Amino acid sequence: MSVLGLGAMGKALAGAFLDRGHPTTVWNRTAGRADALVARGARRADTPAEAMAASPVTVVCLLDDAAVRETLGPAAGALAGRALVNLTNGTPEQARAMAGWAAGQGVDYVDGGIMAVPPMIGQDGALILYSGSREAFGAHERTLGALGSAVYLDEDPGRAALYDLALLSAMYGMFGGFFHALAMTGSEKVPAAEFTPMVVGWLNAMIAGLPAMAAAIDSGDHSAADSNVEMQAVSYVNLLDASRAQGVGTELVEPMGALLHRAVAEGLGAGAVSSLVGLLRTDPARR
Ligand code: FVH
Repeated sequence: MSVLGLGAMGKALAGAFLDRGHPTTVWNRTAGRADALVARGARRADTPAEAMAASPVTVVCLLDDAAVRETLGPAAGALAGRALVNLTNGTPEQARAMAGWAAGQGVDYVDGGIMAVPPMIGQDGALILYSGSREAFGAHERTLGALGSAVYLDEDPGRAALYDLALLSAMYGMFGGFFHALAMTGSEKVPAAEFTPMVVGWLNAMIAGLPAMAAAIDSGDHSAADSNVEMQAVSYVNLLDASRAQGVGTELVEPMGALLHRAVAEGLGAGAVSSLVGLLRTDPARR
């Protein structure tokens, strides 16, 4: 196994391969970041091409797509006949473009999304999503299993990035609501640690309702509304007014209020909030 990129995540990935006994070659732009892994038994490569030539499969985990292109471009020849697993965060379009570039080099390409933070890598609970070459994933699935639960999604190389970014969007939505909630209670000097257990309990209660919302979204039937859109649009104004009165900025929560009011204006007021998903889809061809 070869690993390109030894930032916080790349170090964790290379460390997990070493922990499972896989011979591991590592490269990083700033060479000194490889020292601790070399001390644990990794082989240091001086160039990306040398790292890639050392193994049948290379995992790349760099800051972004531009860094990947900058790193792989000059080393393209070293990859022919090998597999490339790109775990760098990126868009579906970037993943598809990389797959096209890799195909031109005779490389089997797998794109991936890491649903874990570095300390979780190699532990229960780490989920890594993959898409792209089914053959390459199958050939290296056991080795990739060192990183966490390996889930293959689709031959479309963009699918893992789509799921990754969608899951991050759910996470940031939760963070945004949490941060706003703490700013509100903090405006009255309630300690965050005191209020947070109540947030956790409330969010867990709401999470239990997500599968029913998903069923409504798939069927298009939003009629089962114990908490209809119009009622929520009215009470949401209180959330915004109270925030302003408490000296709390509303930038994290205003968009949801605007969407609720648009739903009412478009005649969806009597139904469930699951109808809001349809309002977000701006491309008629993708509805
Ligand atoms: N850390 C996390 O919590 C998340 C979890 C989910 C997945 N993400 C994604 O993983 C990619 C790498 O993230 P990271 O945490 O390792 O990031 P850094 O610690 O900032 O390390 C960045 C590495 O990228 C190298 N690098 C940056 N620009 C270039 C370039 N132009 N050419 C070559 N290498 C480049 C950097 O090298 P250096 O600064 O040490 O020389 C690091 O190795 C990322 O896509 C996350 O979104 C992490």
